[in-house]
Amino acid sequence: MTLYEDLKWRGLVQDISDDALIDKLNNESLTFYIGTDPTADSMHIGHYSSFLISKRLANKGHRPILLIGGATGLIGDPKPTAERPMISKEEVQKNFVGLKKQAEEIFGFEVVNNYDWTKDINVIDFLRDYGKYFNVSYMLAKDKVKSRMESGITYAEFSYMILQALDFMHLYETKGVTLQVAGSDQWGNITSGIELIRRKLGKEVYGMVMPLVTDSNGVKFGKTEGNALWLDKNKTSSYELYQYLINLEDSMIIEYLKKLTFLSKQEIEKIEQEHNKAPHLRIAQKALAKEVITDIHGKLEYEKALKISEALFSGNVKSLSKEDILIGFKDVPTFEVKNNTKVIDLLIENNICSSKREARELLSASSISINDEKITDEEKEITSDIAIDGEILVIKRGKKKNYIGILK
Ligand code: 629
Repeated sequence: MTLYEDLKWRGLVQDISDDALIDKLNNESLTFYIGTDPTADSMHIGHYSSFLISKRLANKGHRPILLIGGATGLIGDPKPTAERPMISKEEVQKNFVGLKKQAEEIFGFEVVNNYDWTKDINVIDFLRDYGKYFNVSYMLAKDKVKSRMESGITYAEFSYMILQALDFMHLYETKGVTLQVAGSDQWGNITSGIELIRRKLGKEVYGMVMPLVTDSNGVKFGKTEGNALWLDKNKTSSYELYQYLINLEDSMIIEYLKKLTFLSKQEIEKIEQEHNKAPHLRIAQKALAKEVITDIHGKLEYEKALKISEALFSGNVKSLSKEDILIGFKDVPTFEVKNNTKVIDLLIENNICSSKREARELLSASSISINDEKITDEEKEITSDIAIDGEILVIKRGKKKNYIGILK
């Protein structure tokens, strides 16, 4: 398959600005860019699913440039629904530093900051050199602007597309960039740049957008309830990422393998056959988790996530280190336990049981375990010899409830 056929097969092409791009993608070496605004100090899995196309194009000889919007981040790309809250200059700068570090570590490509060239444009030049090429009716016709006419849009967010357009022109003039790639929500900003370059320089450049990766309900990939899945492993551990990926629904998993991995068509079809024979084994989910976590965090982090997941699944926490356990049990109730505390007191003081009667019932039913050992004696004293690394108590109540005791 040609590069373009591979991208189509993976469902990674929603729109291209001109069919002439197809031959260029397959037979030339284009310098292209993809941008992100520094709205947080870490990318999340949604950014990853979009930025991954830069690796696919680079693997086929194209030259990637990653842009982080130190200037556009100060203005805010209009959302279809409502005005974004303004981010302070200090926060944008802090976020820029975090994103630049990640872009270099995970993608390893050249990074540019549009603040570097935008900061020097004064308001007169902005209006004369750029504003003069944008007809307001053209701008009002853009989907994101049109959808905001009811709720209202400020002049700042209305002007955003001109900033992104001048980026494309600046990168065309200084680095020979002739292609901008992004998720489909960026179509209007990209075509603004193509239009500016055509009108001001009389040159032809190209845009390509991919569909936003979503689940079967159309919810953006990685948007679990509330918390985002960050690429910074200190925010979202590789274990948490592993849990999210292996729990993805069967109906979408093959599409995710196409969009989020570099596995070939043959490899994916083989996984699909094996998976469909025994879906409960989650072969496809495990393959996705291995590819994605290895690509983002490296082989060692993947193996650690797998070890924690298997130990917790099989109930063998003794094989884990203190650090692994604190990662694996990050969100469970954690409390200090004084040396020589009696089991019955441990259960009551930390609300594992609501009464001594309930505690005695659970103990006699062997429903309480500490570090995988069933506990039945309410008088048993907790000492360091039963703790992992002399400190950690993984307390289980029944099958589902976990608690972490730190022995002091
Ligand atoms: C200046 C700014 C440019 C080019 C791009 C940009 C950022 C762009 C944007 N992108 C999204 C973001 O920053 O807002 N205006 O979160 C996001 N992007 C990745 C994909 C996306 C897009 O980072 O392109 O489609 C989905 O994740 O929404 O000169």
